[in-house]
Amino acid sequence: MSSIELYSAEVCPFAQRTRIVLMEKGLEFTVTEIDLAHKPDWFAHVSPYGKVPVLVQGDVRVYESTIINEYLEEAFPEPALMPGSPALRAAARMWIDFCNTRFIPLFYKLLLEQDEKVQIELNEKVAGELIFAEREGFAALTGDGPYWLGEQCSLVDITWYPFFERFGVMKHYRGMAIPTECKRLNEWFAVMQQRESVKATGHTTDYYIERYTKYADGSADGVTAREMRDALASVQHGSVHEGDEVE
Ligand SMILES: N[C@@H](CCC(=O)N[C@@H](CS)C(=O)NCC(=O)O)C(=O)O
Repeated sequence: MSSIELYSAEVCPFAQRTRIVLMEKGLEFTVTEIDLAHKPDWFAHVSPYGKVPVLVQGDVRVYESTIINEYLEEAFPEPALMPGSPALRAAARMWIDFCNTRFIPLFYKLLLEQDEKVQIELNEKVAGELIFAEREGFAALTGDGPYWLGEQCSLVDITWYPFFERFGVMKHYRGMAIPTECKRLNEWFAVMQQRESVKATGHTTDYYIERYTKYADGSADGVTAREMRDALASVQHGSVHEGDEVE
C-alpha cells in the first residue's frame, strides 16, 4: 500500500476532519503542515484551490475534506464510519451537506461580520440552524445513542465536530454560544471530546481565539475568507424551517 500524505494546517477545521478520520481508521500517515499565511509556491501544484486538506496516496490526489473522507471510507472500509442501510446513508449525506452548505457559510459570515446589528441577526440564524439540527437531525435520527446517527461515531459527527471545537471563538468575539436548548448537541459535543482521535488533533479555545483574530476584525483575506464572504448571498435568507414564513 502506498503511504498516505496529508497536507494540513493545525488551525483548519476541514483538515481536522480528515486527521480524525485517518486516526479513527488506525491509518499511518505523514503530515505536511502548510503555513496558510505564507503558502510555499509548490503548494499550488499540490492543491488546485490553494487550500488544505489535500490527501496524496501514490498516484491518487484528493482534495475537499468531505470527498477525502469518502475516499478514505471506501478505500479503508474498516472500521466503518458510514452506516450500512441506504436510508441512514442518505441521512448521513443530508447532514453532511447541511453542515457544509448551510451551517459553515453562516459560521464564517458571523465571524467576519463587523456590523453589530447584522452580527445579532446572524447570531440568531446560527442558533436557528443548530436548533433545526437538534430537532430534525439529531433527536429524530439517533434514538438514544450519543452520536448523530446512533451508537456509532460516523462521518457526520466528524464533519461537524471541528466547528464545535471552535465555538469558543464565537463566544469570545461574537457572544454566541451553542443554545442551551440544544441538549443533545451539547451532550454529543462532550462525548466527542473524549475520543482519542479528537484529543490527538484538537486545540484549546485560547489557541483558536488567537488564530482567528483576522477573521474577527474582518481583515482576513485568504481564499477561504473571500469565498465565505461571497457565499453569504446564497444563505442570506437562512433555512426555511417549519413555522417560518416563506417570502
Ligand atoms: N471546502 C474545503 C474547505 C477547505 C478550506 O477552506 N481550508 C482553508 C483552511 S481552514 C484553507 O486552506 N484556506 C486557504 C486560504 O484561506 O488561503 C474543504 O472542505 O476541504
